Amino acid sequence: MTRQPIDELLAQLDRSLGDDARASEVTAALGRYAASGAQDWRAFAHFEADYYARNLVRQSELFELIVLCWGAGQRSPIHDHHGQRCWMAVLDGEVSESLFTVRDGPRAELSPGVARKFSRGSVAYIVDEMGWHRIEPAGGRPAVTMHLYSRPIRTCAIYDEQTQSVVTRTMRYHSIGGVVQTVSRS
Ligand code: CSS
Ligand code: FE2
Repeated sequence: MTRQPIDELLAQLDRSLGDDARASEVTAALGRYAASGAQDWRAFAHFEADYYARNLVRQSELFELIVLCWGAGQRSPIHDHHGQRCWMAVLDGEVSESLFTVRDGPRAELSPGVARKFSRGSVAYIVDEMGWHRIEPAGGRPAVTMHLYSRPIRTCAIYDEQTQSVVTRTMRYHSIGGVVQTVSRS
């Protein structure tokens, strides 16, 4: 079977995310893929009606590659990345990233930082030292992004706006390898 562009990307990630990970190679590979016009990510692009959908492409000990589908108005909570590195490449549409500083305590303190927009082909990068963030599709239209976490993230901290406190969120996949998870979403 012919290797698809996403297989080439995965092979590059296996090479670049070894013990001394080469971050600039990862950024370049994701940017090349996102800007190439490759369409094979669509096999993983499952949307959910009431929450942004997290679709697993592949997970290894070193990394997790997921495709996130953002319906108009579906946005992430304000969250951290559990000490891991997070790359985000835009595959379709446009997304906004809003940065925050969160100081935990009996009542957590939230300070807004800068906001930036990313269009198709752009790659964003964040680690906890840079802050927490919220991602949302821009322009009232859906968007699709590809996220690479190294290492995989099982839980993250989120700022709960209702209780103004920091809580732990367990990550779920809505589909795995293109197959929608109807029962267990862990
Ligand atoms: N970290 C969020 C997406 S924004 S990087 C998540 O994985 O659901
Ligand atoms: Fe994030």
